[in-house]
Amino acid sequence: LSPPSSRINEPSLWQAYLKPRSRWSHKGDFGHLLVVGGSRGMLGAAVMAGTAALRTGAGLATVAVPEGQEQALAAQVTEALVWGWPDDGQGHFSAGFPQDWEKRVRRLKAVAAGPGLGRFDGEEEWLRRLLQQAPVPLVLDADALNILSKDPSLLRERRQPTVLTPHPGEMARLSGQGVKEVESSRRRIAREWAQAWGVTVVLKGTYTLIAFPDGTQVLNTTGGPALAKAGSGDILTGILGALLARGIPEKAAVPMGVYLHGLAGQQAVTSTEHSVLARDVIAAIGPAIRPFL
Ligand code: NPW
Ligand code: AMP
Ligand code: MG
Repeated sequence: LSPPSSRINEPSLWQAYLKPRSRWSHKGDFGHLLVVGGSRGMLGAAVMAGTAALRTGAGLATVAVPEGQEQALAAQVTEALVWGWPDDGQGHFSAGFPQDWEKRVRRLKAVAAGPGLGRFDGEEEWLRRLLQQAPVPLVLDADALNILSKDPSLLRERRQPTVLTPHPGEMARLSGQGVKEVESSRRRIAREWAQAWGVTVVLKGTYTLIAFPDGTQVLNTTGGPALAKAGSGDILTGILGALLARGIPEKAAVPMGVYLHGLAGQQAVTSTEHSVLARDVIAAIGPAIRPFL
């Protein structure tokens, strides 16, 4: 069978899910996303994902960081709720979970794990537990993908939608190949991964490629070199998590999020592509969404 060719990402694929907020709505109508990340030295990654989620319309965002990072996080984001996660005493994650995790997770509509998560002892068992015990859509990015690369079969634990957002370096680690091989076979590698593990793969790059578990693919054309800067991927993770938390099916939520992220990256350029900060991209999420409402 020849592989299905990819569709170009266009608003007709997802626009029906973007609607003005009802006058009678309340925050509980727009989903609650949990972002897990922000280990010492990389707190900003979790802050950016959480803030991007709120800008994308999530009703509630909770950012879970190692306990030692809680105070610093609270000083940086006023809008997100803050959870402390059992840590190693030095601001890095440990293999533990919050005591009342099962109770807390029931209030969530989606989880995004990885931005600034770091690496730690017991990380594989930790990820196994997260995959098993997050009964909601899950986005895995950054270090969560690096942990997964030790044993991709952990994905067999998943029963709910799962989205992986590797950049080519992370895809190379996941697939045990070099970045060059990944870049020269983007369509095949993304499709094989999505089908083998029943996950949606967002293989990031200049033309981000989205591969669904059913073998279909969507090629994104928004974005630009302003996004070639620290924090861009963390923002995408927050955007995707927010759309999934709002209950939008992944077949629409993922192309929508990738498209809007790229558009925000373009619209954030007010002077030069060199000078755009991740916070400018987050501020441009609203203007990117607006024409589609
Ligand atoms: P090279 O060296 O460029 O040739 P890593 P990371 C390769 C957090 N962050 N795009 C690349 O090759 C993240 O969330 C925190 C990108 C290199 O070997 C993670 O938790 C921030 N890379 C953690 O830092 C802001 C490409 O991949 C490797 C590539 C590490 O994440 C920044 C880089 O990947 C950051 O988001 C491509 N197109 N092609 C914060 N403010 O808190 C090849 N590579 O080692 O996983 O590093 O992505 O920075
Ligand atoms: P990360 O490497 O995880 O921070 O992710 C980088 C994000 O920025 C991904 O969504 C990429 O698709 C996007 N990006 C980086 N460079 C470019 C570029 N030159 N053109 C379009 N998108 C880019
Ligand atoms: Mg990244």
